[in-house]
Amino acid sequence: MAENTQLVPAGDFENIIGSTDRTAQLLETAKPFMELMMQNECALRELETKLNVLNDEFSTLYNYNPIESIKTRVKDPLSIVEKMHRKGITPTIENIEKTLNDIAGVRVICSFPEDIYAIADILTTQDDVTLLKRKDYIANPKPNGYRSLHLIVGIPIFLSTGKKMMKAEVQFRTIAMDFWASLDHKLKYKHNVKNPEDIAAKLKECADSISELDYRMQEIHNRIERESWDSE
Ligand code: 0O2
Repeated sequence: MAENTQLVPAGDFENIIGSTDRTAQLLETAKPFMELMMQNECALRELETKLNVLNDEFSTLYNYNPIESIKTRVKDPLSIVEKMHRKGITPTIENIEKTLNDIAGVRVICSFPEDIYAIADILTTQDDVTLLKRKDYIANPKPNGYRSLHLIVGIPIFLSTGKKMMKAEVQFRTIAMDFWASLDHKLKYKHNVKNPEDIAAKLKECADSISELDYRMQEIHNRIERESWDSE
């Protein structure tokens, strides 16, 4: 007997994914969405290159890397639909593009708080980058203790059809702020935690200690820079 290599028995195929016409129709509707995702990937690549160039330049000129690491991600489709739903807006491609600023997301992890502002300022003064929105959760932390500098920037990508302006969210944090945010993120997605209020209060204390530590480390770093410069 010939081995049956079909994953789905012939008769069940249409029941599971619908008619071939419907599949073709689904793929056709998915195309503009995939195009949007691809364009956001391109915007991320542009931004990542810009940030890497700045880090390389600092490294060559000053023997110092202000950026520890860069993470990029395109928001996953479920989170996009969920956010649109939360905002009460039908998730058409046009609405998604108009409403969401964070389909393309870059996280820049810096060594010290002053690096955050320095790199953010340099990036947003580049003539092909437009600053659309700035939320300074370092100067004004969220009540739970969350700290980061969030920028929404406009950046062009160049397609075969011409230039297209894209939006991206760039989050700047120190290593310590990022460490804190990862733990806080875990708390958000665990629904069976005992005493969440107590954990949230402890996390808030940690956020404040981390912030103090960040600035003390910054001072030590500045002193090392100053004193090694003075002694040369
Ligand atoms: P993900 O998966 O991290 O991307 P907006 O409508 O854009 O003005 P929004 O989207 O609430 O308002 O913007 P906001 O407040 O600037 O925060 C957006 C992102 O910042 C979140 O993305 C998180 O990445 C991060 N963030 C904000 N607050 C917190 C917090 O309290 N804890 C942690 N860990 N991260 C935070 P998303 O959309 O949640 O998802």
